[in-house]
Amino acid sequence: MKGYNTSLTDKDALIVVDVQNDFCPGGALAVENGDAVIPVLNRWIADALENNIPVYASRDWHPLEHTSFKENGGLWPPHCVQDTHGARFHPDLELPDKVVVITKGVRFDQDQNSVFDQTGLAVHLRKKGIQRLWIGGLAEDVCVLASVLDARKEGFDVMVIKDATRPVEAAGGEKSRQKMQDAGAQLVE
Ligand code: VGL
Ligand code: ZN
Repeated sequence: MKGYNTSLTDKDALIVVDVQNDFCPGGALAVENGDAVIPVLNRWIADALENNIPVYASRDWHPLEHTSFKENGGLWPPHCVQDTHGARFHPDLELPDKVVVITKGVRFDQDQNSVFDQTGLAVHLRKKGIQRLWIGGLAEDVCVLASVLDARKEGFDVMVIKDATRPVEAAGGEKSRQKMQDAGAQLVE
């Protein structure tokens, strides 16, 4: 017994975090084997939509001179600049029209790593009666971590799909999994 229900219910939603070219091999902020999450997530997306489970796909969508870029005092190389190839969803990610896109990272003055940060998503999900979130995507130690922790703070049950996420740094991945578990998220195979 795993102690949780792994079948999708009408109180579930699926959240696919930042599966964009820049976070995949060859991209400006490439996550090692980042593209390995794509076939896994494609199955989850198809399965969710078949069962009328709402699916959300977030994208990091920075203005050209974003504060999170090194040249502006931030941590990262320029990445996911609005309307560039790097900012597009990976071409192999299958996103039917029903999938709702969440755009974040658009503020000039601060980063928004979490899909909940000033997007209104928590209010929207609660209105729909959603109680539990299945989360995967990139990167495990940055935007997935921030989103999972916020989801818990917002009171959602959280299932992190382990083989549907990869970290920027292996050590960061290990630490993030601990933080997510400590926050009450379930890590599922
Ligand atoms: C991310 C670093 C910078 C992410 C976004 O999506 O995990 N990482 N911006
Ligand atoms: Zn970013």
